[in-house]
Amino acid sequence: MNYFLTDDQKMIKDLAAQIAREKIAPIAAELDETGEFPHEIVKVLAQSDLFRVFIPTEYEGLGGGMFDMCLVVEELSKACGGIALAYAASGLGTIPIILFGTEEQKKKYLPRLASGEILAAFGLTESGAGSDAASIKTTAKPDGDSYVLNGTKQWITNGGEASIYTVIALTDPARGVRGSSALLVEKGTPGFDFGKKENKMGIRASVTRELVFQDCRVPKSSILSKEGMGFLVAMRTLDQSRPGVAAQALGIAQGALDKAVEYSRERHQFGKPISSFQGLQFMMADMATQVEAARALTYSVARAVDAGEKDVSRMSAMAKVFASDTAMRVTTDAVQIFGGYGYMKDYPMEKMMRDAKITQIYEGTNQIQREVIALGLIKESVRGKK
Ligand code: COS
Repeated sequence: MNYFLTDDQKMIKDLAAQIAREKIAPIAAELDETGEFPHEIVKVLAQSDLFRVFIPTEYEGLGGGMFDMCLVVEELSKACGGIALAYAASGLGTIPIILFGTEEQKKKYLPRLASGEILAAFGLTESGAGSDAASIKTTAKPDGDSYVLNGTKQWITNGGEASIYTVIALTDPARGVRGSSALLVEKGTPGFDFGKKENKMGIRASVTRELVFQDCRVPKSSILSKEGMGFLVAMRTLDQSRPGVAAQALGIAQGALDKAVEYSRERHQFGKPISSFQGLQFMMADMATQVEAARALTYSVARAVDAGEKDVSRMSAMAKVFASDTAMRVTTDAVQIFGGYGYMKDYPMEKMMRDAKITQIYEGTNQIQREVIALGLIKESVRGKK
């Protein structure tokens, strides 16, 4: 389908596709095995200016926003969802600075994030606060000109690799989530350490670690927005970033579909290529239709986000749910088309299925997304009746 990309967007997409093909595909299986962080690929992405695409031009970016970021994430994910995540998670960590940073904060961090010199990360989740994000316990006690952070953030993508972290913590615990604030915390700040590296089912080339704060003092100037606005910063950030997860899912699904179609032409059984059997043809037709529908929705939502559409929560959730459920179905069917070979680690299919699974879970489970969609519908209906 023609999505009417501009010449710049076509260039960005082609460049990301080339990097995926030439640099990522050859090492994807190895990094999946070793769980090593893709430092070399991050360097290549930086040298290719791909970290600039979603950062405003005033801060040495290319000003393309979430849509251009989605184009990159989709292409990289076709080759490896885990390696793509090192890029996408830096995007997630950068969004709150773009949306809520002061001029000083933007000038300090965005040009270095745009050049790929540093990576960003986002710290909301805790062991007891996943779907129920409002129940965080990490505190940031005001003390003179500083906040003193204590607590542990869990499952933070790019943990340890990123240089700058947006951390949601309670500056006024008595007010619960209304007493939460978003703070920028630099790696290397005394009292800020990293916990264990997680051993994951999929996206193994991405790094997931705890952020551990023990009397970690950050200046009051590190706050994003105002005291008490931490939950809003987090929710608005996720509204913008969820199309990025959709793009990752979309890329994994398209990558799996492409490989399944190719394999079905090469694999012969009963004296013919298995692509000639209608059972598989119907399967591939459904896979392709679902992938295209996921793409149409993801692109529309990313474009709406960039256009400054006011309430994007519901549509952003829809894109994330639809694309990630599609990725899970399509990769499972792709394994089926590969048959016994699909189940073996010698072929990329089982990895794609493992990588797809997380897209239904992180940045808000698909159950939470459905709640956001349904509550939005109900609220709209109530408003309509008034
Ligand atoms: N944008 C702006 N404000 C929002 C918002 C959004 N998308 N979502 C909620 N808010 C506001 C509400 O308007 C409410 O404001 P008031 O206190 O002024 O009334 C406040 O935030 C609390 O909202 P709510 O009562 O709906 O919060 P809940 O505790 O019920 O949680 C969900 C809402 C479930 C949607 C939220 O916790 C969530 O998104 N959970 C998933 C978290 C997640 O994605 N985790 C993944 C890890 S981060 S990578």
